[in-house]
Amino acid sequence: MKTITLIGAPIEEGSGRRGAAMGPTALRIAGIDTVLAELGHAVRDEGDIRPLPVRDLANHPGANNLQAVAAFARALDDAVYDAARKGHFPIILGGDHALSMGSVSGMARHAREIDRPLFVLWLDAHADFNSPTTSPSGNMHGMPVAFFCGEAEFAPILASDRPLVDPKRVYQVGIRSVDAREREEIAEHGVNVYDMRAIDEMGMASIMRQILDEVRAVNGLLHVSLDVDFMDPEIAPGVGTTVPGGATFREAHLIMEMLCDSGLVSSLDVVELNPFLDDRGKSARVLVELTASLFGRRILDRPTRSA
Ligand code: 4U7
Ligand code: MN
Ligand code: MN
Ligand code: MN
Repeated sequence: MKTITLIGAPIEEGSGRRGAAMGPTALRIAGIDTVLAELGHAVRDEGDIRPLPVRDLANHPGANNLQAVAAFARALDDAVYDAARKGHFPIILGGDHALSMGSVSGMARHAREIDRPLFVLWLDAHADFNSPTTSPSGNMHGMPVAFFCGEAEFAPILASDRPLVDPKRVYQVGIRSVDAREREEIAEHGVNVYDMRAIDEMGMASIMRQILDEVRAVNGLLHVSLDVDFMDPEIAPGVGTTVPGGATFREAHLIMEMLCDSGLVSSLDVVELNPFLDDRGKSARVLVELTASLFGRRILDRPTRSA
């Protein structure tokens, strides 16, 4: 049984369009709190975070809505850190993926304090490793991984002295859309990437075993960041950046079931849901089902089979 803190982050300024700010509401309507409570957890919904205006940062031509994004990131950093420090499990209800600049920073602060390494599992069609000079769009939801891996370009524009995540402790799974400059960056920084081809070749279970073994070996904390577009648009159409050929319903659930069995997960982002683009709540419901699997819902009462 866990104490779970739900933190709404209705940000859409990091994406190129409107709608993701309705994500937290849609996840609540789909019953994320009751599903978790029915699994035996204590759930506290903190409501939506209220960002304070950012006056110390200038806007930037290569980073759209930088002030608004920084305001959310700072508020979320504090909210996530406070929840984790109390021993609670923070679930961030997004909101576009720029919010992970804040959630991962908050967890990195907590991990440093308890002297455990932080790992990040990035479930996404995209690598989100752009920066203001490399981004083709300027949209900051395509930049969070570069930010929390310490890409130098962010230091002057976001004025952050936060602890960072070692890119070698970042695992990206489901990747199938990478920009030209991003491809060079992720290789240079040593991010671990399991693209869709790797999933086809190796199978999801063996990929997850590799990742979990590495986290377990050093007693790490694992932050999971779930972008709706990780899944195939057939099962989750409610997102602005659909890419065909995504993870299936069962592949996504297997990840969550194996994560649950591992007991290693410390925190979760559920991001990029755009209810305006969804099909009668379909994507919101899938996200709630996946969250339930991460928190103990299972088909039969047995652990994952070993290799
Ligand atoms: B998401 C993109 F150019 N790479 O930077 C960009 F293709 O959080 C897309 O993963 C980013 O949904 C997608 O704008 C961000 C583009
Ligand atoms: Mn993303
Ligand atoms: Mn994406
Ligand atoms: Mn670089």
